[in-house]
Amino acid sequence: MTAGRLFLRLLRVPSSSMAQGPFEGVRPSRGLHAGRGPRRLSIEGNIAVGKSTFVKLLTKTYPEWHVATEPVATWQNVQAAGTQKDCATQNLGNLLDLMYREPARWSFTFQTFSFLSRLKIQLDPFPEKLLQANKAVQIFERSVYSDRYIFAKNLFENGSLSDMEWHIYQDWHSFLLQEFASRVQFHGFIYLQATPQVCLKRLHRRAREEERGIKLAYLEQLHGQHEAWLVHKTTKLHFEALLNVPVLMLDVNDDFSEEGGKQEELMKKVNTFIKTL
Ligand code: UDP
Ligand code: DCM
Ligand code: MG
Repeated sequence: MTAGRLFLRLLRVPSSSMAQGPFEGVRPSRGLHAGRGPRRLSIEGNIAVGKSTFVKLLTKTYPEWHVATEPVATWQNVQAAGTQKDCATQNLGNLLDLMYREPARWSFTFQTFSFLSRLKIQLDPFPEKLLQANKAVQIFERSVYSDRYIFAKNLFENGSLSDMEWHIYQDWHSFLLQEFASRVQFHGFIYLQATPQVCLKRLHRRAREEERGIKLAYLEQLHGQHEAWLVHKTTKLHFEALLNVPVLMLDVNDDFSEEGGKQEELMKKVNTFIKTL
């Protein structure tokens, strides 16, 4: 047996799955639709478009749903577990800040860590209250798919990830998501869409210290990535189960942070969409 075949056996990946096909050798994964478990959705959208605000509104409107917010605080304060002798954790610093200060040095590290922290959240067991609910819904703020098809892809295209880093990122991303298959799939995406100009205004309003150097051009790049993936469907995807996931696009150019008709309209659209899943 060659070393390559032995390696594949150790990884439990059938060698036939490595053949080049429409999904670059990705094994088709089992769909979620067979069971009537919780409907899982991800809220997608540009930086500062209003995802966290939207998720808060969902929590208020549908308190029985389970919501997982983006673990930004974990990225802003990376903690290393203590050694056996000394159990105190060590503060390694602010990785979000490092990435924005020196993208070429820290983007790969950031994207590895953000993916890992998100994967852990997506793999968490369903909360007990969800399993008992009749029509359980679980909402995530972004996903392991936007990590790759929005951020990592864009960082590669703008030169912050090298060919080598992008290759390695895609290799482990595909491998891990094939391994976890149905546990990381979604029934639907909700795409909050606003112009990059509106996002920049909201970004300034939020005034997150690490993001103070973000320019309109960067938000335009990310807007283009969202449109390519979720609207025009031109982004090359590597997971069969991702191809036909329904997308609800919501125009949030108009402010929805205050109580009123806009909030009601958005919540009604979400409710109608989820009923179809
Ligand atoms: N925001 C706003 N109007 C809206 C939605 C959001 O002014 O309709 C503000 C919100 O209060 C925050 C900023 O925009 O100061 C970014 O919103 P959020 O953190 O929800 O965006 P995310 O980055 O999570 O998409
Ligand atoms: N972010 C990133 N790469 C990812 C995920 C997030 O660079 N894969 C960054 C973009 C924002 C912050 O993290 O600066 C997430 O915050 P927001 O919710 O405002 O988009
Ligand atoms: Mg947010």
